[in-house]
This record gives sequence, C-alpha cells and structure tokens, in this order.
Amino acid sequence: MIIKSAEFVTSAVKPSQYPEEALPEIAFAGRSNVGKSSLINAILNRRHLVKTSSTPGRTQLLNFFRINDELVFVDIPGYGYAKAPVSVRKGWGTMIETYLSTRKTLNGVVLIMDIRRIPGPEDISVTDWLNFYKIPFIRVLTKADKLSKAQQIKQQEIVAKTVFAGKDDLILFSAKSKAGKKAVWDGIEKLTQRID
Ligand SMILES: Nc1nc2c(ncn2[C@@H]2O[C@H](COP(=O)(O)OP(=O)(O)OP(=O)(O)O)[C@@H](O)[C@H]2O)c(=O)[nH]1
Ligand SMILES: [Mg+2]
Repeated sequence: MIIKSAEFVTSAVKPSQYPEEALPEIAFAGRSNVGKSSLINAILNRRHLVKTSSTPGRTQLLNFFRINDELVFVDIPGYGYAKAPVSVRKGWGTMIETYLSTRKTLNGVVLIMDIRRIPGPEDISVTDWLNFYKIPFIRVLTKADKLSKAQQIKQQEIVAKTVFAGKDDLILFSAKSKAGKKAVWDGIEKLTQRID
C-alpha cells in the first residue's frame, strides 16, 4: 500500500469516545514495550506518528490513526506490564475486551510478540479472546534484528509450537531494519479483504 497520508484521529477509553465506524479497522496488540508503536511507524514510513518509548506502559489509551482515508489503525496499550497497579491492569482488560467485542468495523488484529520471548499467559488470553469473538488475526515476531538469522528461525519454530501455529504463520519483523515490512502489509491486506 502506498501511504499518502497517515494522521492521528483521537484517543479513547470507552465506546462513546471511539471515532465513527466508517473505515475498515486494524488493531495492534501485544505486551507492553514489545514494539507495537514502532511497528506502526515503520510500516507507515513515519518516524514519529506514534509515540514510542523505552519505558514500558507508555501507550495507555486506544489511539486511532487514519491511513489514506482507506483504513484505520488502532494502537492498543500493551499488556503484562508488571509494575502497573492492579486497578490499571483490570481497567486494561475491560477497555480491550469492550473494544474487541463491540467494534463493528474491526477487520482484524496484528498480534505482536518479541521474537526472543516465549509467549506468556497474557498473549494466550488475547488469542483466546480473538478466537472467542471470531476476530481474524495475524502474528508478528518483532525485534528480529536482535537475533542472528539462524536464531530467528529457531525461535520462530519454538514460538510456533508454544502457540500451536505453523512456523510460516509467524511473520518475522524488525522496526529497526524494516525487514518483514512487506509480509506484515500482505497480512494486513488479507485481514481487510478477509481472504485466507
Ligand atoms: N532493536 C529493536 N528495537 C525495537 C524494535 N521495535 C521497538 N524497539 C524498541 O523497543 C522499545 C519499545 O518500543 P515501542 O514501540 O514504544 O513499544 P510499545 O509496544 O508500543 O510499548 P507500550 O506502548 O509501552 O506498550 C523502544 O525503545 C523501541 O525503540 C525493533 O524491531 N528492534
Ligand atoms: Mg506503544
């Protein structure tokens, strides 16, 4: 996709604050600090559209971005931030589950995981929610630049086994080198067109 425009629309916690349901929407989910905001910037060729931070838990609201007047991207706050107070973690669950279960224009989710980590219980819960609400999703293993090519393939196999996915269902990506950008876009296009 050629990116002609990419702009921030609004932040929201609850449905009354979501923008109107006009365009197909893709949401990006994953652990705190995994690199969701960096992935969005990288695939849109924008350095600073979405705020990124080395401090985990920075994105705390649902942030909506309009791409080319064709698509909406939603940056979902990261889960699993150990230092977040219990009330915040509960609020996170409610905010995300409400969004996933009520948003009619949500076409699919890009589930982002760190290539160096074994998926944790929160990654599994999100997958369970997505399956429960019948929301199509693709999986991306990011920060691939932190491993050698041989280690990337080994980790891809290990993670695939853990989440009961095929090895090729895990897209290898790096926001730093931009490797895997086309594969992520191909996945997003599949989600928006609902082609298998
Ligand atoms: N080496 C490398 N670093 C990355 C990559 N993606 C993200 N980072 C770094 O990881 C840190 C977190 O990135 P963010 O994009 O802010 O992560 P996030 O998932 O949006 O974080 P929260 O919004 O806090 O949940 C930053 O220091 C990024 O520079 C990548 O592909 N490679
Ligand atoms: Mg973020």
